[in-house]
Amino acid sequence: MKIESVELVRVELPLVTPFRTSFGTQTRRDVLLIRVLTPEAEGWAECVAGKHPVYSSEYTEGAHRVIADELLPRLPGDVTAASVMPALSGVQGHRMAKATVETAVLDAQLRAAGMSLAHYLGATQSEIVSGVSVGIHDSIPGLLDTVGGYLDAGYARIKLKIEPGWDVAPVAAVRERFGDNVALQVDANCAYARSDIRRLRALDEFGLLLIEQPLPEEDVAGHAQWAAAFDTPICLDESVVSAQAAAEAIRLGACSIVNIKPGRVGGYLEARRVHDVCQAAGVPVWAGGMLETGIGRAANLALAGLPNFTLPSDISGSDRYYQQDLTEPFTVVDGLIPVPTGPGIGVTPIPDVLAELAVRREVVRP
Ligand code: OSB
Ligand code: MG
Repeated sequence: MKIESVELVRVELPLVTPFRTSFGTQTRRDVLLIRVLTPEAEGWAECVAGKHPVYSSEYTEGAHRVIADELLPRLPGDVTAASVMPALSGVQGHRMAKATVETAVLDAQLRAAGMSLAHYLGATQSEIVSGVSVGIHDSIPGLLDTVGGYLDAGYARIKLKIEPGWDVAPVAAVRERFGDNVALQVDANCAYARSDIRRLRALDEFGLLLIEQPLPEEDVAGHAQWAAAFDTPICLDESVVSAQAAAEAIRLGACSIVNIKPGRVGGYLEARRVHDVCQAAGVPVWAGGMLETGIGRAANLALAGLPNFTLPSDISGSDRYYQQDLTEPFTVVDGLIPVPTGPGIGVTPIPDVLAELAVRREVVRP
């Protein structure tokens, strides 16, 4: 395909409720969308970077500039999704930015071919089990209200964000109020040190599905120590930046479950390789989320349809994130969300909504 132009669109979207993690509180998203125009079709993608470089080193404004100034100029005149990453290999890091470019090209390519992303990736599941990620709260009663609301809304699994000082008590309170049958897991976003092991081992009492990324991104060996000491499975998020990183973490015994985020690993093609590596090793996976709008969520749903996605994913209904999503809203019914079936990612921004909410648009001609 020949790319005629690429539009970078910035959208400011308030979250329906502040989302607090061990790395900070988010009240809104600074979203970067890109739209690739080719003679055959247009392609859309959402960059998952946050407004500030606190989950990873990437952030929206940096991704915007690196896409416009460094990535797009390196694309070949005749481009396919498979040729994007090789063309960008001279740029170090910036996986979320690279993933955005690859996804938009892939979306255009699949729309031109009339094929869904789910079919292209090899999805075998037509709906996914929806979990919800619950931020750190100011009080236990407030947390219990929030969790109760999500359970009433039908979510099939609850994930509690934890940090030192907010870990055993909230888990105990949720178990006490809602019982042992609630599928429950926790995510520390790297907030602990190896020396916290004795304190956090108390979580083993609560029958959690998994403990996600307790230690820093680089501390794969520490996760291996913890995995050997805990009864609860250790799952990695931040540490798994590629299929190679996944293979090595598994070989070292650092995790027995993997959270797959396409932005973090540099795109859907690499995300599929992470899936395949884990499947071959007998390690189940689930889809993480980055508070995506419907554009990013649609593509995550396609990936979560692959056969080794056997645990509930962080893919919630639109109304858990935004009062007004950029696409037709996704809704959870009986704890499930359908995988989109239309060509490409299967959705596009609603033009009027985008026109109203866009705060900046830049057109680049390669
Ligand atoms: O660690 O999984 C994470 C959101 C932003 C950054 C990191 C994480 C998250 C979430 C939200 O947990 C999951 C979702 O999108 O529903
Ligand atoms: Mg996480």
